[in-house]
Amino acid sequence: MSTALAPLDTARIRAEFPLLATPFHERKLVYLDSAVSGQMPSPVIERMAHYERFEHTNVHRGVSTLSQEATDRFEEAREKVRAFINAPSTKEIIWTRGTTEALNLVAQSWGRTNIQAGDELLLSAMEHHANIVPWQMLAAEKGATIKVIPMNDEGELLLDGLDELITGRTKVLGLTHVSNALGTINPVKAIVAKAKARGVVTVIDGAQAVPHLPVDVRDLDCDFYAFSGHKLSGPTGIGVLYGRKELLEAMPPWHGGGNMILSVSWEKTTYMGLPGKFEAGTPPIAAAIGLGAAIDYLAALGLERIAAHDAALLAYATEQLSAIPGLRIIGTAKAKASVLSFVLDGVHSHDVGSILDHEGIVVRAGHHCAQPVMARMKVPATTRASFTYFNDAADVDALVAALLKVKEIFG
Ligand code: 7TS
Repeated sequence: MSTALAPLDTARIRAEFPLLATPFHERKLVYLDSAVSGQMPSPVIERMAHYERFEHTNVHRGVSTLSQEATDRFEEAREKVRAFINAPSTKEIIWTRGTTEALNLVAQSWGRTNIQAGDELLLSAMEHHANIVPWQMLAAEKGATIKVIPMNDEGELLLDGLDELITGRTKVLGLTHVSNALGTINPVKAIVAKAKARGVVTVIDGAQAVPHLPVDVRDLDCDFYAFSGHKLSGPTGIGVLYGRKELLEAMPPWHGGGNMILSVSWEKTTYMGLPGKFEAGTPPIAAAIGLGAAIDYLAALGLERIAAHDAALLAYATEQLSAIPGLRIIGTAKAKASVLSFVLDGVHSHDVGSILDHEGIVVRAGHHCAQPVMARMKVPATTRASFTYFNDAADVDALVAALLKVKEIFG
């Protein structure tokens, strides 16, 4: 493996992940499942523990010094997220529970206000269920229809027909930046430009993109961008919706309660401005601060360096796995991020996953919450290895050795 940038010191990085140093089935743990959930490095865990031990209270509540300090830490994390994706303003950064909740917020708040019977919602063929089901629920409620941008056998979107797919009735485009099941990196900027030229609102699912690629929402020029903390070396329970200010301002709140109001009376209730309008109730404060710490951690490693490392490791893994007889990689797009899905002739993915697990190798086997992708690729399921900045060539070699064992067992 070689990278143009100074390579990451994976041994030093791994030392910051207690779980990776803990024996697993009496073996070294090889974690190739960061697309399911990234592991958290010690500085992130410690930052959250520090908040819980010494800073814990509620935010945006009253004048107590503790509450003001917790609010400052919480809002600093929002600023870190803003800078991380180069959003113009922290008013455009809404905390959610994750990508799923962020996408539901758009479908419920923007969608229910703007979608009418006969409208068309355009989605790509490689969406995660989180960017399908909320739109199906909306379409069913409103009498709208869903159209799909198809893909080829390699797992690349077929964009030649995009101009015809977008009609005068198309209101919204839902598009994943990186496919969780195939690894494809979609040309989001070009697709957004086309959609925008036709007045279509663009909703980008960035869950699998932010851990691997530097993301700039101003450059992408999308209207919404969603991602989860736990795939970005942060905790579960926190996610982000970036939304263009004009759109967010025009959208109604979707959850009501404390924190999101200016005043409440029996006669009339008025709402906070952005971002509070979309953040009813007590937020996951430690998780938000933890996500801020995760962003600091990644920035210190260097986002470009991480991207180069991940790309080199994926190339090595692709070459090594391709050499295994009877193994077929599902998702062979030219532009890919750190996901390697495959099927092994005559062996069910769940059996592959279980045997790898016994060998100390964690992968995901199944449909990856992308059943339409499995149907398109004509496979019931795949085994998926996903790589990140703490993985190295030895992890890939361990995977290959274990896969050869699987083949031996199944003859
Ligand atoms: N979008 C994409 C592209 C994803 O990969 C996932 C989670 C989600 C949305 C939902 O994120 P959540 O944090 O709200 O649950 N993907 C996976 C996966 O690939 N395996 O397990 C979860």
